[in-house]
Amino acid sequence: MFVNVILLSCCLSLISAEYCLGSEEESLLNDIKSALQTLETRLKDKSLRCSPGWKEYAHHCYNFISTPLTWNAAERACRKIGGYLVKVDDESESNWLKQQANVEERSYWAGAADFTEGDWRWIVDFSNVTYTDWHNGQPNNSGGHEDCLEIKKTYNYQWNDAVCTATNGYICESEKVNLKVTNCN
Ligand SMILES: [Ca+2]
Ligand SMILES: [Ca+2]
Repeated sequence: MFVNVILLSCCLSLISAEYCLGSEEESLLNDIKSALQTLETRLKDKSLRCSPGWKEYAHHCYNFISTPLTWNAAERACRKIGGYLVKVDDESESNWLKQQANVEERSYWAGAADFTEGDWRWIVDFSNVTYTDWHNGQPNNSGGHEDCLEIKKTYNYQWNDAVCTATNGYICESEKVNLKVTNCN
């Protein structure tokens, strides 16, 4: 009994005694911490991605759909699949879209319109259309009612204002979505 008490108090004093990390242990601990951080970042990156069937470019996702629709129907169709009719922000995005459009060799609707004549707006946020890639002589509002933005094949995928009730393929754009990360091993 006496021995037990001695052993117990000895162990307790060992447990409560201060213990300093050796430099090796400290470095091991730091390695583990940094590995955990790397893993966390990787998992975050992995969880944000484009849904299957969507192409990724500069942190956004794009779906090129060939089924011909009117501009209004295309706009609705994009929202139905979690996106919006494409908003072209700058030249690099525009160039990438042209390359992709060229694969299918067809014209596509994009998400801008001038429902107030001459006041071109992106439908997704009603912002002004600042970057433009109009083909020579466009927008010409031909016939007085061309109000929807077409990326036109015969204009080498430069922009045309077209009649909204015409039918074209269309490009939907979306943010990356948060996909559940599962262990696939
Ligand atoms: Ca117009
Ligand atoms: Ca036109």
